[in-house]
Amino acid sequence: MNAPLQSPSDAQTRPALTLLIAAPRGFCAGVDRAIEIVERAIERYGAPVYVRHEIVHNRYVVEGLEAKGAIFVEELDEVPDGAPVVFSAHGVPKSVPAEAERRELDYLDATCPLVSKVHRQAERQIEKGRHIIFVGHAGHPEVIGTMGQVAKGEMTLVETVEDVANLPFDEGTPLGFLTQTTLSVDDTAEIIAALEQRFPQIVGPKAEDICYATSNRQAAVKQIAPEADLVLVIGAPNSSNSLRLVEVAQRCGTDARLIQRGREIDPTWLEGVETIGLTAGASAPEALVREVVDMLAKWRTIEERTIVSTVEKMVFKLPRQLVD
Ligand code: 2E6
Ligand code: F3S
Repeated sequence: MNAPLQSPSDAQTRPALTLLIAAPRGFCAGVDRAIEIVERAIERYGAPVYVRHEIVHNRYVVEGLEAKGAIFVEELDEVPDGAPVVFSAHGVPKSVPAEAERRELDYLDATCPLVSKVHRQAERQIEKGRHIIFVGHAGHPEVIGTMGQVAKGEMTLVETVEDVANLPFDEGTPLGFLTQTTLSVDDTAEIIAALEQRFPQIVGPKAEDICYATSNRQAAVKQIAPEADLVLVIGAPNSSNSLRLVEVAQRCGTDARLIQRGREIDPTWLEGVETIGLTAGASAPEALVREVVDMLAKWRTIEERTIVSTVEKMVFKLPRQLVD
């Protein structure tokens, strides 16, 4: 095991550190779009533009937009009359645009199109007379937004296989299921299998609603984690997709940590470590990946390798109001 690191000047005398950098990582198409909506709204309406909830779950992104003139609030009652407001990428319950219309606020919806798709599926399931079982994490804004697409009592949340066993429905009840977009691919497969076993009549989407970015980032971590002594995931503690990346790495048997910034790395973590896997959640910008690499380079000579598991080409259109 290496002795504790004393100072950056030790970097050259320490054994090299191999960095396996996952690809894809970081921003997804929905995050790119949401940030661009806020930036364009500031250009179009002038500052300040209000944003309901963190546009994406990342302090660096939020602070960057605050510097450009965004003001972040949690609820519409914090938005003054007449001010423009953007809804975050995670989606909102139907009551939110309804309230914005009642108050005649200019609003822009930055809900990721893949979350909006789940909202439409919820409406369709209800039209078909089914009760919806929603697989997601209680309290998450996307879950609150999706559950708020239907009337109270029309959707039941399950978080685990045990929750499925405890559902109070009879075998023949017309049921549908939907999922949050940022879940663990493996856990969700188990929960859906439990639902289908207990309720063979249940109707769901062809593939679960976990988005391409979530599943690609999890697959990329599965590729690097078995080769690494430690996996660092850049992301926020309230970022569901980032938390899932830490779990995926840990389930590969590798020590894994969530960090928001390079300065959170404790150099003692590197003791005895030859290979680090590095990835970033869908809301973490590439600038933070570079910051982390630069921080590690203060302590060790870095050999950087990008491990590409898939190439993403997804781009989402901006809302009509923002396209000239
Ligand atoms: C909207 C929907 C899904 O916590 P979560 O992973 O949902 O959100 P972020 O902001 O960390 O990631 C992007 C995102 C936005 N994912
Ligand atoms: Fe959308 Fe998935 Fe990103 S739901 S915001 S593409 S993590």
